[in-house]
Amino acid sequence: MTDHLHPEPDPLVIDQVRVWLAAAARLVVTTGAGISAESGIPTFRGPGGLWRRFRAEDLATPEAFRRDPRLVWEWYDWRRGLIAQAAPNAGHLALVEMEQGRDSFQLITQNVDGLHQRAGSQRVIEVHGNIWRVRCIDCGTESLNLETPLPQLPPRCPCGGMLRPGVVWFGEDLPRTALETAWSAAEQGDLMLVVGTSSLVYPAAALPDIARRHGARIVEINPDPTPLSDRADLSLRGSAAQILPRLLSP
Ligand code: BJW
Ligand code: ZN
Repeated sequence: MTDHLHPEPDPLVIDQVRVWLAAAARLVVTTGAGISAESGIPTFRGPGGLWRRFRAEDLATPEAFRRDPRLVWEWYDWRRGLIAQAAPNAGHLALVEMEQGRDSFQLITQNVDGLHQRAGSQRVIEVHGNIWRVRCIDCGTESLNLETPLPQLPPRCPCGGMLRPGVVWFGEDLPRTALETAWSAAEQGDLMLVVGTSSLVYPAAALPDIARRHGARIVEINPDPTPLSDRADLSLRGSAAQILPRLLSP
């Protein structure tokens, strides 16, 4: 999107990150919507972002769902359709390779699209849930629903209750085990790659600070600067699908 505005990262800088990757006993990678952008899935903020046409507060909050569950479900149903047609890109695949052969690796994603798992990543934590999961607002039952488009909006639980997407909305707590696992991985990591996130949404945006406070190096991969950039040891300006494969050993 904005890649052409940024010069290619200096090969020496890429080499530096390769050295850090080779030396890292515990590698932690956090990802956001930007890693799926090149799979054709719109990001939330920025040019073409999902929030440009829809306001976050209208769609990704419990209040919005209470007010107009059908509108919220129409948005999720549309996104499920896009995700179903999308395939993991070279960025997702490079992360699979980075995991292979490592004793300690943790991928922490804010994405709900499941593309990391489809690419083959094994150690993935989804801190904002998964768009293919649904949960009954009456009986609390959770299940997978892969239908797209959904035949009925909003979809219903066998108990008659309304189903909601199994994702985390603003003002809601993150899944406890996922967050705890992510937190301790951040504390124990010695290198953290932060890929394709605006680093605005908490508590996920705090993970690099936790890692840094515990001595990890932080490398950001993003075509544009973010609030994290100043605190990162290095920022590689470019797209995830271009940069991540270059970090693999030649
Ligand atoms: C590329 C690229 C390419 C492009 N390659 N890169 C002050 C006021 C009000 C609330 C708060 C507040 N301070 C803190 C809060 C709490 C709130 C919060 O953080 N708000 C901030 C916005 C201020 N957080 C929460 O509410 C969280 N819960 C919580 O804190 O619980 C405790 C609590 C309870 C009660 C009250 C308060 C606290 C929950 C957050 C849930 C976020 N949910 C969403 C929706 C998930 C479901 C769905 O998908 O629909 O999660 S919102 C949305 O943002 C989604 C994402 O996971 C998340 C982060 O977005 P991400 O991934 O960073 O995407 P973008 O679009 O922002 O950025 C993309 C980046 O990629 C850009 O930088 C591009 O440059 C880059 N890029 N192309 C690489 N090719
Ligand atoms: Zn139910």
